[in-house]
Amino acid sequence: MATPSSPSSAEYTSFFQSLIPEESIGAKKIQIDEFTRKHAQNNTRVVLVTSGGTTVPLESRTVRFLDNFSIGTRGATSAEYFLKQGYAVVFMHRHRSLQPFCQRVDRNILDVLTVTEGPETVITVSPSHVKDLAPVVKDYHKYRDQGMLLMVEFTTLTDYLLLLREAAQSINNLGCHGAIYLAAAVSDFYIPPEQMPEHKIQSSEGPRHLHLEMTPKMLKPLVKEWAPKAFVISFKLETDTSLLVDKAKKALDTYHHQVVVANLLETRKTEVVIVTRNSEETLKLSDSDVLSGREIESPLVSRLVEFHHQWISQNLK
Ligand code: 9Z3
Repeated sequence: MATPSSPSSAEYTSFFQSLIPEESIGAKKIQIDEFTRKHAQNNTRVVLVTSGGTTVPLESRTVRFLDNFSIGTRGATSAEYFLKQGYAVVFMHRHRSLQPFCQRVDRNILDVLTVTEGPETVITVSPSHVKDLAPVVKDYHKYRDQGMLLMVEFTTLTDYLLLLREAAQSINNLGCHGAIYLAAAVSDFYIPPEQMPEHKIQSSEGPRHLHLEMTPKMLKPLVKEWAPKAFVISFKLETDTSLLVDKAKKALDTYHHQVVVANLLETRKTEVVIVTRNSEETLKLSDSDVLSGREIESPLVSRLVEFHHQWISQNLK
C-alpha cells in the first residue's frame, strides 16, 4: 500500500498546475477577497469554515464519482456558533450539503404551512411550529443583513483544493485575526486528470480496476505558504479510538499549526478531543445535554474562540 508522501514545494506547484479549475473560481476569489477586506477594515475576526465531503470523478464528463459520508453537520453548525461569537464566516461547503440555519428548517416545511387565498394570498405557519422557527428565521436574516456570512460552494476534490488555496490566502490578509476551521471530509485519493477517461465508462467493457493516487496533504502548504499568519484548526477523523489522539498530536508535530480536533466516526456528534501542543481536552455531551438539544459544536467553538483570543494576544505583544 502506498504511504502518504510529503511532497516538496515544487511538487505542490506542479500538482496544482495539473488540476483543471472550474470556470467560476475567479469570481469566487473576488467575492472572498472583498468579504475579508471589508471585515478587516472593521477589525472583525473572520473564520473560513470548510464543510461537507468532496467527490472524486471517475470520468472527466462525469457520470460516476466516489464520495464519502459527510453531509456537513459539523461545518454548518459550527458556522452558526462562530457567527454568534461575533466572527464573520466564509462558509466553503460542498454543493447541496447542509447550510447554517437552513439546516434547521425541516424538509417537511410544506406540512406546517397553510395558504389562505383572498385579495392577497397569505401563507401561515402552524402555531405549534412558530416557536421553533422564529429564532432560526431571525438569526438567518440578522447575519445575512449584516453581511457576516459568505457562502461559497465546491463539489469535486479539485474544486475544493483550488478554492481552499484562494480562500486561505485571502484569510491570511487578516493576520492573526483570521482563522481556518477545516471540517470538510476531503478525499485522500484521486484520479489525476491525465489518467481519467473523457467519456462515460462502458459497462460492456466488463469489470473495472481503479487506480487511485494519494492526494497531497494540503495542511503543509496551507500553514507554511498560504496562510502562515492565520489560526489553523484541522480535524482528525478515525474509527479506531486507540489511534485517535496520537494521530492528532502527530499532525501538530508535522504541520506546526495550532489545534487538531479529534473525533471518532460513531461518536462525533457527542464527543471531541481538542488537542494543542500543550493540552488535550475532551468535550462530551451527557445524555441530558443531548435530550435538551445541546450541540457539541457549542462548547467546541467557545473553547476554540478562547484559544484564538490567547493566540491573538501573544501575536500582538
Ligand atoms: C471531520 O472530522 C468532521 O468532524 C466530520 C463531520 C467530517 C467527521 P459531518 O459532516 O462529519 O458532520 O457528518 N472532518 C475532517 C476529516 C478529515 O478528513 N480529516 C483529515 C484526516 O483525518 C485531515 S484534515 O486526515
